[in-house]
Amino acid sequence: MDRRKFLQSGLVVAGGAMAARKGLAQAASMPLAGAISAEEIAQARFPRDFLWGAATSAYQVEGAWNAEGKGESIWDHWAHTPGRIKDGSTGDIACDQYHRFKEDVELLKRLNLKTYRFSISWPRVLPNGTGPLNLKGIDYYKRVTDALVEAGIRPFCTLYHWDLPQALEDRGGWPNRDLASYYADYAGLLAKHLGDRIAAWAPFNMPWSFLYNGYATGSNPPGRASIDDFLRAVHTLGLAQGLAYRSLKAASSKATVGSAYSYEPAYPKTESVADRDAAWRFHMLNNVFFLHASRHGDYPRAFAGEVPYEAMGFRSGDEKILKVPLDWVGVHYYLRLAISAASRAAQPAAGARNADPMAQFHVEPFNEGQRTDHGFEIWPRGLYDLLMQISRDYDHPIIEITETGGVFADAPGPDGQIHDERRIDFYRQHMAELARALRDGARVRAYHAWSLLDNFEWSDGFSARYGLTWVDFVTLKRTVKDSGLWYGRVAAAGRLGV
Ligand code: IFM
Repeated sequence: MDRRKFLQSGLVVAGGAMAARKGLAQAASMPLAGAISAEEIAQARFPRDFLWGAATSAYQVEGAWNAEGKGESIWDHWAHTPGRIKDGSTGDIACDQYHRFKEDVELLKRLNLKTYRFSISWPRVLPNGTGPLNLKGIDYYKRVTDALVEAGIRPFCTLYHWDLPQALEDRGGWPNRDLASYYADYAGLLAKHLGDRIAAWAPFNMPWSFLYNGYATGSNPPGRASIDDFLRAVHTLGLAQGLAYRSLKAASSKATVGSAYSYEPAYPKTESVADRDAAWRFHMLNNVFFLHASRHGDYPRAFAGEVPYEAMGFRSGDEKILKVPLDWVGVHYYLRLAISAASRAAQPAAGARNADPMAQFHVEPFNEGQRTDHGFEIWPRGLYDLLMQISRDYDHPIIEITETGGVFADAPGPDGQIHDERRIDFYRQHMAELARALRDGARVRAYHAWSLLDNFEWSDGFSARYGLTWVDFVTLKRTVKDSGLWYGRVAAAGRLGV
């Protein structure tokens, strides 16, 4: 969307932030700041065909990191480097879904879920990223998807959830433009072998975020801190998204291709034009950058100065590759952020998103709502704002909520069960905001909780539990938490008052 319109609608967004601030006074006596009333929760209804589901990703749950011909990924490499992961763990075994997928499909069934968002590990299928196919890898995903289809669960496939084949990083990683066509070949191959079973494809999970962390700040693999690399990587990804869309569609007539973008609703810190302008720049870069590229065939003019097309390696004709009519928009929502203008002189601290030199904004969390055990502010209202904003700005697209969730550390009690009331409350409030957005016209058709299982939470290792299901990482035993049982009841009933 253009800047002028955002500044106008920014009144709504900024107004939301102000209302949120006002709401604070009431927060102390409520379970969650800004919480929806019990009455509204009791009345919340969802369409009969609404798809309730859960999400995971390959590196976080599969394990079997070098089994049956799988190649090394950048996350294997990173986690095997001492000091990279908080608790010293790795995804070598993770939840061992590679050997226990049938049990996990049973779990999904038990929770009455109708969609499972999982990702395919590129190096499991193509150990070197290009070249010979690992048939055992493809066969594994055939068995997983067969089991899902048989259980009446929609397989929703993310093609890339951060685990680049290390062999491709050794050839330059995402800043290497050639990766766009390697990736498109990989996408075509998946659609050729699995397109009879899978219709829902999301090329990337949180593209801006993994490129920023991997190439601009270096906090994630491959650990480079170079704005030049980052800018080139961004353009390779834009091309890869466009090319993959085409190869998926070419190989499978039933493919629907969307996205899984992460959105952090950007509320201006103050009502000043400078802060509202900064919030617009943040939104365009962090939230809708690749969605904008797919719609317009160019990149948003939200950088400091002109869009750095030359530094990105943009060539004439690329605009045609970028532009693709995505079938739906995937939305992750975890937290809202307060954005303010930063001076040109400011430099980012290593690993931080503050005073971003490309857009000169400061990013701060809000501290008004309660927090998850990971320290994220809980702000369900942000989901409503976001869904309405995307609906308004992008002509009411079909939306899939691809992730929401929180870390709550509740462990098994003396009865062996996990009474994670705070997670139930978290989901209940978010889903009530979703119901409100549906009522107000947002075309949301699915909700994926992050996550089906406690799993390997990247640099936090196993210390951050997001699951509806407790995983004992020694025995790998799964125990559905109270939140999972509650979520299953909601999925069966299509309402929150269960
Ligand atoms: O675990 C991650 C997931 O891989 C991507 N989205 C955010 C989740 C929680 O941090």
